[in-house]
Amino acid sequence: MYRRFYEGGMMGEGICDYTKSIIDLRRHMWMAGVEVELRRLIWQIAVVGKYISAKIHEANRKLAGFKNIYGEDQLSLDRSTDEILKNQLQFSGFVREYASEEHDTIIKIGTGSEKYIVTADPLDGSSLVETNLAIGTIIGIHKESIFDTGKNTMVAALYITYGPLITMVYSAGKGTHEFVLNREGEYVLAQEDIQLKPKGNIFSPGGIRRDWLPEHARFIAKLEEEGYKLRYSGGLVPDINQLLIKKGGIFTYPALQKAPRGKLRLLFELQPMAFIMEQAGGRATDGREDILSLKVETLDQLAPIYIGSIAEIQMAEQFLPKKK
Ligand code: AFP
Repeated sequence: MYRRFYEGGMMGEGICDYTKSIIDLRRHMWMAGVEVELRRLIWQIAVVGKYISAKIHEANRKLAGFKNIYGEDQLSLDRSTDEILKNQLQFSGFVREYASEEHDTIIKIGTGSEKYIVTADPLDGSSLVETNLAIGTIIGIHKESIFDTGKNTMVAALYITYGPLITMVYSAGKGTHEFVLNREGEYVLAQEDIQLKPKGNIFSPGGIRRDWLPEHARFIAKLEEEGYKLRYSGGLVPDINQLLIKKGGIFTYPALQKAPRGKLRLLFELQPMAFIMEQAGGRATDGREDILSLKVETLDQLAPIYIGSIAEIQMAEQFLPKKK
């Protein structure tokens, strides 16, 4: 939708290099009519992704035998990426509260009059770092108190994937869009207004089969019977990103025998992914209710999740017990 504007020659007139056809993140958000403070905030977080990526590289050098030259104790990668994010947001001028997977309480930053509250899983999938699989940062942006439903409080969400490429997917409630960090350090538009197909052909099932509840096991058996391909990395960001880029399928981390709320965190992981997925024409439910209709009561609240294209979510709902 926005690309046409540029191709029509209205922007970049007179520029004869390849930048004419590039739509960077800031331009895109401006063209999409994202409110000025929100788009500055999203852009600042995207920039933090570059620092986090640098930190991951530093940690990988350590794994490869390099030592901190001063012999200092190093913070864990989760902690140091959290510090980077918090410090940057502190001086953004747009954030009054910061809730991170790394802290037990909400941290007040800024003067208190700023517009937004940010939730963060600064480095999701950090246990995968040493394996060199993709990992990510997950962000939710809220206007009102986070202790409500996502529907009432969220205005935007984004995630950054640190893989062979660094990519960023954001939604500010006007579609879901993918950007790639290019060699010049700009986030450039890769896919605009991503829309899932009604039905996909991949499934990513979390948890161990022996811990699944019988109804969930029957649902997974049905997917297998129908020929769905198994795609599970152990990192929520690359697994959700795969559904979006392949335009369909399902990711699930279900209720388990000994963990009826599953493993994943509603505020830090599920709400942002549900926001992004719904904007891409998909759905996210805990099996009974939409993820964005669940009220957040505590920072560490967990919920089961079924997220992806419409057909697979409906199929899951047929197997799972209805809400009483
Ligand atoms: P870590 O951050 O501890 O690596 O956990 C990753 C995660 O929270 C999420 O990104 C994955 O989808 C999920 O856990 C994987 O859990 P399993 O290891 O139980 O498959």
